[in-house]
Amino acid sequence: MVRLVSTLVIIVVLSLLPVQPLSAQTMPPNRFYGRVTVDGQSVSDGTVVSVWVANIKRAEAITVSSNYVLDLAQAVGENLVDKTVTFKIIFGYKQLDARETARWEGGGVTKIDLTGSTQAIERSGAPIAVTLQPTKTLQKRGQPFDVSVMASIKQSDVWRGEITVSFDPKVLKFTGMAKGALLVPEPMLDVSKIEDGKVTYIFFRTKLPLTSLSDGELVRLSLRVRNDATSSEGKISLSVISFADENAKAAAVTGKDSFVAVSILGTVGDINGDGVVDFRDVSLLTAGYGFKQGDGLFDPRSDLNEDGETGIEDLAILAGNMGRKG
Ligand SMILES: [Ca+2]
Ligand SMILES: [Ca+2]
Repeated sequence: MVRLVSTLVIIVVLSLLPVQPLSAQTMPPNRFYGRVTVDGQSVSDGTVVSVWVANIKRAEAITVSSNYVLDLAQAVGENLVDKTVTFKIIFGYKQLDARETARWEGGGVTKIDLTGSTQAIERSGAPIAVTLQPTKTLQKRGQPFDVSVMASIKQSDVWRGEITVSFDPKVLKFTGMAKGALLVPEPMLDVSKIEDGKVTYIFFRTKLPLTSLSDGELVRLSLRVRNDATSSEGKISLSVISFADENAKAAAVTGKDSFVAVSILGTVGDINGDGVVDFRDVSLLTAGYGFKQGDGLFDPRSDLNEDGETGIEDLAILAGNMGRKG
C-alpha cells in the first residue's frame, strides 16, 4: 500500500513538471516516399531502397508496386536538421546511387521519386595511391621487420580491394600479417593467400566503404631476413593492386610495380653476429644440433637453411663460409 501511494505521488509530481522543450531526440522522423525507377523503368516488388546520411546507411525498405516509404529518425544526441540525405537502390547485384538527395526535416513528409541508372558512374579526381613502408631498410640476417601497405584514398568509395605483395623467397620469409587501422574498425570479409614469395590479400567491405579522405595503413606484413640469404638486398614489390566501388567499377590506382629494397647486413653463417664465421659459430650451432623448432634448445639463428631444424645441412652451409668476414 505504501509503495502504491508513493508511486502515485511520483506520477502526480511528474505530471506537474513543466513540459520539456522539444529536444533533438524527441523530434519525429522525416518520412520519405515516392516512386522508384531504374533506367526509366519500374522496379520489381521487394527492391531494397535505403536512406543514408554521411555514408552511413540509416534505414531501408522494400518497394511495393515500385513505391517506397522510409522513415529516418535522429539518433540520441544527433542533429539531422538540414543534413543532406542520400538514397541507394539495390538493383541486381549492384547498389545504385539514386540521383536525388534531400534535406532532413523533423516531422517532415517528403515526396521524393528516386531514379537510378545502371550506367557506370564516372568518378573523377585523384587516383588511389598505394605505397609500401618498411619499418627498417637495413636488416641483419634472421631479423624480423614489418612492411605496411599504405593507402591514400581521395575520391572513390572502396568496397573491395586486392593487393599482392611479392618478394624473393630465397631472401625473405613471410611470418604473418595483420589488418591495418583503415580496415580494423568495422566488420568485413577478408581472405589472404600465402604462396612462396607472394602474399595476396583481398577484402570486402560489408557495411561501409573506405571513403574519400581515408589515409593510412591497409595491411601489415611481417617478414624476416633468411639466415641463408645470399643477396645483400631484399626487394619487396606491390605487384597487383585493385580497388572497386559498390558497382564493381575499378578505381584508378597508383603504386603498382612500386617496391622497397631492404639492405641486408652480415655474412651467412655468422650466427653470433660478431662479423666473422669461425669456431664460435660452430659451437653455437652444435649446441643446438638436432633440435627442431619448438624444442627448448633450438636456436633459430643456427637454422641456416630455414627448414625448422638444426642439422647437417646447416653445418654444411656454415663450413662453406668458414673464415668469411663482413
Ligand atoms: Ca661469428
Ligand atoms: Ca636447418
